[in-house]
This record gives sequence, structure tokens and C-alpha cells, in this order.
Amino acid sequence: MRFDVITLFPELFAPFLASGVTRRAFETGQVEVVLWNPRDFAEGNYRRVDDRPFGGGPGMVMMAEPLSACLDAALAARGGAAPVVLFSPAGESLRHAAVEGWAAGEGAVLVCGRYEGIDQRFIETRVTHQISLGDFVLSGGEIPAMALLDAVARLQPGVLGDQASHIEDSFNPALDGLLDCPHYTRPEQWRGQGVPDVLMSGHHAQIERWRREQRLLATQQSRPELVDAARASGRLTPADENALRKKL
Ligand code: 9WO
Repeated sequence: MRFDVITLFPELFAPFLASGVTRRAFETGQVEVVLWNPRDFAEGNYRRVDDRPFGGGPGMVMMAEPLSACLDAALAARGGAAPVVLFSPAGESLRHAAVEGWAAGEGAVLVCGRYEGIDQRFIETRVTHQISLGDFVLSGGEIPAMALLDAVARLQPGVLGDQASHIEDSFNPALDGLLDCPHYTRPEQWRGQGVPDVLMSGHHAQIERWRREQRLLATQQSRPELVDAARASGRLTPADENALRKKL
């Protein structure tokens, strides 16, 4: 799959693309990432990509034409139409189900805004999807773009060394939409705190039961609506219901 990223700060992506478990996916082109700078499509000696807002007010607005010319070049290089994603708090919240959709697709063009915003006429005529990471404002869309690329890349076959690792993720349907259980590693004692005995017992069935119980309780505690959703769709067993009752 291929993602074309339109950004005034392409240099932000270099360390991200060269680090961590996703590095191989990006370096082999399993997830191909091509960076485009709208400044390269801007006119005049100053290569202007922003201008003052009509109606007045603070800050600058990204001009439609350099973005549009840049998008045309990216789409042409891909060889045709593709989803055009803008990262904005006005978009739909990103959830794991949507990430799985993007991970199974052909990729997209990701548009990263800067300044106070983007000329609305570009958004209305060229953008097909708006994605939000949550109700907060950043100084640009680059970090949300990296978040999507990271989430998509780690779902590609062979990216996680331990293939079981993402089967056990929070929000994996196989985990019934519950949060993850707590994790522990060496040392066995850290600043006076031990590790739950069951994890040191070697009893795999008991460990799995404990982990399931921890997931249920952690989810009940911090995201009770996820427990309700799991119950409503028949993903809680009688043993699960017992574990939840026992700790109330
Ligand atoms: C900012 C904004 C604020 C309130 C309602 C809608 C909004 N849209 C944008 C927007 O598109 N801003 C551009 C991208 C230009 C300024 C920096 N940008 C941005 C994206 N800031 N914050 C985000 C963002 C994206 C996804 N999830 C959370 C925040």
C-alpha cells in the first residue's frame, strides 16, 4: 500500500520512518510513504503557501492552490484516484475498526494542515475523509498522520516480531473489546513492590484466567461503556460475569 503525505514539514517524518518495529515495513515499501511539500507547487519568488484570512483575525491560512497542485501531483504519481484524508478535530474519531480498514486498503493521500487552518474551498472540493484523534488542537496535522501510519504499519503481516502480540491488543475483537491487562517484567522486586504471585506460579491456565479477570476489572473501572458493549454483543461468558460481580 502507498501513503502520500502532503506536509510543509517533511523532515518531521524521517526519524519516525526509521525507528521501531514499523521501520522495516516503511523501509521495504510494504507501507510505502511518499512525502510532498506544497511549497514546491507554490508560485513566485517567495513560494507562498499561506495568506491572511478574509474577514480578518489572527494567524495565516493555507492557500487552496498550492495544496491542490500538490495533491494533483501526488494523485498522478499514484496513477489515479485515492482517498484524501485531512486530520482535523472536526473529523470522525479514529478507532481500531477504522484503522483495520485503512490497513487492508490501497492507502491514501494524507493532508497535514498548518497555521490557523486550510482554505475551506480546498476541504470541500478535494478532501474525502476527515479524521480526528480527539478533542484537542495541535499546531499541525503531521503527528496525527504519523499516528495513522504507525497504527496501519504495525498491522501489516510480519511487522510485529511476535505475531501473537497484536492478537492480544486492547481493542482487538478477539479480546472482546476490553482493555489490556497489566504487564510486569524484571526485577521481581522494584522499590518495594512485588509482582502478582500468580504470574510467578507457572500455572498457565491460572495466569490466563487472572489476565482475563484483570482486563474485565480494568475496563469496568476506566471504560465501563466498553464492558456494556461487550455484554450487549454476547462477548462476555458466565465466568466473565462472575468475575465482575465478585469484585463489585
Ligand atoms: C483545527 C480545528 C479546530 C477546531 C475545529 C476544527 C478544526 N480544524 C482544524 C484544522 O484542520 N487545523 C489544521 C490542522 C491547521 C492547524 C493545525 N491542524 C490541526 C490538526 N491541529 N490539530 C489537529 C488535530 C487533528 C486530529 N486530531 C486532533 C487534532
